[in-house]
Amino acid sequence: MRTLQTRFRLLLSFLIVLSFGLCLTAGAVSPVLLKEDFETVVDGLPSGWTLAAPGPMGLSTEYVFSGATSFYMEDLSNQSAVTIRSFHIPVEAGQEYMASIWAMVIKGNAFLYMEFWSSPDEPRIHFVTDRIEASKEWQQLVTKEVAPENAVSMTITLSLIRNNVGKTYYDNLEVVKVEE
Ligand SMILES: [Ca+2]
Ligand SMILES: [Ca+2]
Repeated sequence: MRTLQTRFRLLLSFLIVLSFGLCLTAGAVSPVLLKEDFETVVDGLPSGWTLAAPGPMGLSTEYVFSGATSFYMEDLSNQSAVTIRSFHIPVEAGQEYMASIWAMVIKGNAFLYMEFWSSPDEPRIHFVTDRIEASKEWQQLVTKEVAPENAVSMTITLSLIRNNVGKTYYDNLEVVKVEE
């Protein structure tokens, strides 16, 4: 009886170790650091995001890539931008990260920025961007970059920039750590 219990415990331990190992393996493929499907808002913005430059924006059911809603932003002036910024995501210097988002650009251009910070209170130290033009199809914006030396965090910014005028629907944002 005791032998049976011991065997059962051994088997259980083996299964626990195995499943833990599988979790680690699965995690190493593409650990998702941020996933935003733009299905809910808090004070008009995705949860934890801040308004960097105001303009008409909010959830929409008009064009949707995934789920029930997307997030539209409208830029009415070539003298100002309309911009929202994610919360700070901790990063390791020297590690590569990738951000992707889908966009339906009705007019003008849509931008995705990946920004790196040495401190949330200091100006950003580096950024990369991707841009797409208006079309009648959903297109994917992608940025990929190695976190520079001194970088401690990263933010994702969705912006319709100053000299742009237009309207964009954003959906399905994903930020991952790139593993070799
Ligand atoms: Ca959605
Ligand atoms: Ca503008």
